[in-house]
Amino acid sequence: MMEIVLATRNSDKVREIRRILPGVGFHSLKNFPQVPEIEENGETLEENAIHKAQEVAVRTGKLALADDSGLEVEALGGRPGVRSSRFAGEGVSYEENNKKLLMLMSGERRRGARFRCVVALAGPGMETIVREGVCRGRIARSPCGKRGFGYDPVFIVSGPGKTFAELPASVKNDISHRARALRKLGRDLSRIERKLKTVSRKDKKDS
Ligand code: ITT
Repeated sequence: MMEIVLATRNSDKVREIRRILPGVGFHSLKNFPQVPEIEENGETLEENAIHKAQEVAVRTGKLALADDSGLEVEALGGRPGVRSSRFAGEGVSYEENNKKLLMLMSGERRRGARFRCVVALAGPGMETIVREGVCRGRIARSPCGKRGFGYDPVFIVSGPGKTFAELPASVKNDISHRARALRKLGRDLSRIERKLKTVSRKDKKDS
């Protein structure tokens, strides 16, 4: 099984990533106390994902996977986007972010939005791989549902017509931005795994 360190401190993301790619041995950052809090000062999801993955790969010497994600709302010019986790301020709760979003959107008829997830995989001696997944929908008038996390109660997914918080985890993890990005990365992982196996077979033969 492939072993990868998850470069995130968000346990909700960790849970989903493990369910989306069950064939990978993911290690929590908690097992690596030498990795300090990584600042997210990039202007894009891509920059942040690459930075987090590379920092963790360098400090652990292992393959590292980062997920930077956010909600992009049409009527707000793409906000909160890269600032999704701190929309209502540093260290605020998911509820406070949702409240701010619904307040800004009250009376707004254009409700289109999308979740975007960028994943980056970095490791010693390899070029960092970046993949993206998008999930389209619209902003609800009020929160609905108890599942999921973050903006899930206020994001109505195109297709099912329900919020992510109303849908079972199995459905969210099949169609979400995160699922789409990680499935693409899964194909790269298979390729990397095949390469590693070939290298280790060759090493054994040579020794
Ligand atoms: P790490 O940087 O440690 O990974 P974080 O929570 O700060 O954790 P991000 O900067 O990527 O991660 O912010 C992601 C935010 O976007 C997250 O806190 C939610 O508010 C929102 N978000 C991302 N994916 C989501 C999802 O599937 N459902 C609901 N909200 C989501």
